[in-house]
Amino acid sequence: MKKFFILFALILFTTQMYANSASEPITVQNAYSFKSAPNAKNGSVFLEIKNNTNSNINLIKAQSDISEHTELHTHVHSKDKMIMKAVDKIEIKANSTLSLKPFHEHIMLINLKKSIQKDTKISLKLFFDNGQNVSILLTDIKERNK
Ligand SMILES: [Cu+2]
Repeated sequence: MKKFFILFALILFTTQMYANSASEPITVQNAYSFKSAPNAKNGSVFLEIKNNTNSNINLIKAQSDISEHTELHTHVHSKDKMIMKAVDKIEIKANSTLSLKPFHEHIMLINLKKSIQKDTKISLKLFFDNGQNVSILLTDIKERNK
């Protein structure tokens, strides 16, 4: 009987390991944000999204607890400037990793409920068009370098 339980526990453990690994279609890692500038109303989130499947998958929505709205943004050239633009979706190509980073795609936190400080934690939920949702707790708040 004891042996049976050990075997059962082992199977459970192994199954769980797989659930947290690359067998998920989408995995998210290295999320970070920046400390709010004084009186800043908005913030942004950067992270890496890995598509472990053979099909392209789109990030279609993001939600956070710290802002009234959350938008998907990219940067585009307009005359001589780079400006931010809201987009419907951000595509992650099959079997590849997309890094959301400053001056590229990012998640925009619109109308912050509180400013982002060094110890702020941001709950974020990402929605993908393969039906998968990914929830993360962002704790990496970087200093803003001027
Ligand atoms: Cu933006």
